[in-house]
Amino acid sequence: MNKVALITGATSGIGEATARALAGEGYKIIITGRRGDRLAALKAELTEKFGAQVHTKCFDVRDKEQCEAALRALPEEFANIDILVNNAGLASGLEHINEGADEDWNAMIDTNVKGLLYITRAISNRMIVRGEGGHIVNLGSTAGTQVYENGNVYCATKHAVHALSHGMRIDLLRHRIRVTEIRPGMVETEFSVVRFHGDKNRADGVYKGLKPLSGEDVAQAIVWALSQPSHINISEIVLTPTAQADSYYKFVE
Ligand code: NDP
Ligand code: 8X3
Repeated sequence: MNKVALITGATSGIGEATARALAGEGYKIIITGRRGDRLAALKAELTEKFGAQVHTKCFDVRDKEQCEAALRALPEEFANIDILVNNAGLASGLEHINEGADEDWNAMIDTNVKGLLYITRAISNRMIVRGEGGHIVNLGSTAGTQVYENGNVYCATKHAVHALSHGMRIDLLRHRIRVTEIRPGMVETEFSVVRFHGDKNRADGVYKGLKPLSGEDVAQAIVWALSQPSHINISEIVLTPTAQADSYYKFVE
């Protein structure tokens, strides 16, 4: 295995679990996020555990200049990116639309939509110039096709990821770049703590009475999609806890 995978949002949750899983599979990985201390700790862990080749890049995906500069300055052994996992994202707030805060709306739109676009453009252009295909994995959500009360802007950003995944699949077809959208339901990560602005008790309440997915569960779906032969593209994977049918129906004990 000599493939290079870049994972955005690898400091926590699904991205961190994906970095572990891909390093375990022998991929060379570029891990990114804003928290440099976590990136350094993960690099040390994966180097020690798997002898993995890991490169860290600390930047904010909302900042176009930072994204482009980070991706320009890659060491030679990490320069040919085969796989991009567009994972960085968040929900911020859970309010009725008339009570929404600009700060929350901007954080979600700028990260989940515009950040994903900046990274995708920069990396897909590198893949195209190289001419050896590639694979882009986008973290969508069950909220990418359903809207729940108070989910308004978060759901809209994941609807955008759903549409953009389809658009990428069409536009990048001629370059043999595969595009997979991973669409989980409830995954217990730092997601709800971030959504509730650090309120851990409220976040824990989200998962009470059911067994949610873990970041590792989602990472395994990503590994499976990436491991298909080159003539197969997995367009979408929707995965939920057994206790969740969709955004509306949950069986809470
Ligand atoms: P976490 O909060 O645990 O992880 C989010 C990651 O995104 C962190 O590594 C964070 O890194 C990174 N990130 C957030 N904002 C930025 C930014 N501006 N620049 C760079 N990195 C950023 O949540 P999850 O692992 O659950 O979420 C990962 C993805 O999965 C998201 O796109 C989310 O929408 C999606 N998802 C989550 C579900 C869930 O129930 N948890 C279900 C369906 C989809 P740092 O703070 O260090 O920058
Ligand atoms: C995250 C899952 O149900 O909070 O995308 O929208 S949910």
